[in-house]
Parts: sequence; structure tokens; C-alpha cells
Amino acid sequence: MSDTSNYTPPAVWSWNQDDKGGFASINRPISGPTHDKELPVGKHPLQLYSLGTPNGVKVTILLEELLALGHAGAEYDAWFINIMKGEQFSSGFVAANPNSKIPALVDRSGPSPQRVFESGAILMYLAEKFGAFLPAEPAARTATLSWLFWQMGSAPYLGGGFGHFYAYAPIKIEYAINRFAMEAKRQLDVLDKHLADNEYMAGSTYTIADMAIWPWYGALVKGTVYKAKEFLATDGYTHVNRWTDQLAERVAVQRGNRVNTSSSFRQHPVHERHDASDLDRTDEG
Ligand SMILES: N[C@@H](CCC(=O)N[C@@H](CS)C(=O)NCC(=O)O)C(=O)O
Repeated sequence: MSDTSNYTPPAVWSWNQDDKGGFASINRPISGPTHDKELPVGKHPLQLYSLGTPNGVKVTILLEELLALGHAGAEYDAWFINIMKGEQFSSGFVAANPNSKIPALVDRSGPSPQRVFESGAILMYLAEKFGAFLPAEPAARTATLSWLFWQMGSAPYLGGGFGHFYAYAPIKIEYAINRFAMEAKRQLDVLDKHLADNEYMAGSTYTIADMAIWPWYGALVKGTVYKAKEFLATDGYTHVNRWTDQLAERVAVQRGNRVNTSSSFRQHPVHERHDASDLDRTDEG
């Protein structure tokens, strides 16, 4: 294995603000706002502050699925939060999510605004609010939540581990890439074995677990995140590919997957969504 570093950690870590690594411009060792700015508020009950990353689109996919089912209360404004410009550190965003990460939801349908942060919590909140995509029957509900929390716990190893060291880190560190490629393939194998025997993650019913997992692992097997299709030999995960294609055919998945995106990432990006007609147009990309 190549030796990439002579680095010996000092006794006490300190913040090197000259660091030019990926995301160095936004990474900080402290939390809280960097500037005063309120969040905009649109006309709908649900205000989503997000970006079309896998964590962001899982929520817009659910909202589009709820609207497709006829839940008018799921109408939403989706505001674009440019995390590379540090907009997640505005005072308004921090009030919605003290963790300064997209997505953040504010539900203004009740007597006082309700903030919800963490994408898994947002999916659960909306599924419970509208009584959809989270089965009531105990076994199916438990299966849905198990896979939802599996995604929340697993994706940081895929994104922050494999994706970071394979695609974004300024140097290629063989040890780190090996460690996280191993874990990414292990996770794909978990999904592949499960989807060999199950149409959807929770069995025969399409749920928020599918909506949480598809933007990450569907994009991984198709090579749209990290461009690692060949490196991880993702064509071999035939059941994950079958399920990925099946979900991609759903109109609500296609619509939700375009919200808060730019032309670098989607064929028909929708910068902000304030009305269903914003998604009916396909002329923006
Ligand atoms: N566990 C969080 C993760 C959210 C997350 O990592 N969001 C990223 C974009 S995908 C972000 O906002 N990063 C900005 C930052 O780290 O400053 C969730 O699922 O909501």
C-alpha cells in the first residue's frame, strides 16, 4: 500500500483555515450562524429549505408522491439553499435546523410553525401527518422504519466515507478508499440480497424507506453520484438495479428528483418549486 503521509497528529487538534480540501470553504469546527438573514416564506403550508442532493430529494419525492395521491395539504415551497455559499449558516436556517444541513422543513399549517430537521425525521413526520407511505400494520411499519434508519446510519459511510475519499478528497489515499469501497460494496450486497426476495424495501409495499434509499444507492449503481459504477462493479447488483429502474419510472420520483437542482446535476433542473407548474415545464435544462 502506498504511504501517503508522514503526518503525526499533534497533542491538540487545531483548525487550519488555509486547508484547501473539498468543502474546506464551508467546513468549520463550530456550529451556529455566521450571518443574520431570515428565511423566505412562500404561500404554502409546508416550507422546505433544501438542495437537490440525495438527502434533499428524498423529501421532495415524498411530497410529490403525497400530491399525486391527492393530499392538497402537501403543497410546498422548496427554496434553494446554496450550501457551497454557506447559506446553511444564516440565522434563519440555523433557527430551522441547528445542525446547519439541508433539508429543513417548517410546517406552518398549525397555530405555530413546527420545524423538522434530519431527512429521516422529515419523512416520518410527513408520512404520519398524511397517513401515507408508512404502513400502520406493526410488522410492515417496523420493517419500514428499520430500513429508513438503516439508510440514515449507512449513507454517511457511503457519502462521507467512500464518496469523499474516492471523488472529492484533494489526494487519493489508498487506505481510506479501500476501507470505504469495502463498506460501500457490503452495503450494496445487503440491499441486493434483500431486494432479491422483496419488491420494495419493506416487502410488497412502496414506503418512505424506498424514498430514502433510492436517491443514494440508486444513484450509486447508475454512476450518477461519485462516478463509481465501474470501480464498484455496480452492474453486478442486479436486484438493486431492478428496484432502481422500477422507482425511476414513477412520475413523482422523477418530479421530486428535479427539485432544487441545477443543470450540472439534472437534465431538467428546477431551481425552486413554488407551484406544481414549476415541474410541468421541462425547458429549464
Ligand atoms: N443526516 C442529515 C444529513 C444532511 C446533510 O448531510 N446535508 C448536507 C447536504 S447532502 C449539507 O447540508 N451539508 C452542508 C454542510 O455540511 O455544511 C440528514 O439526513 O438530513
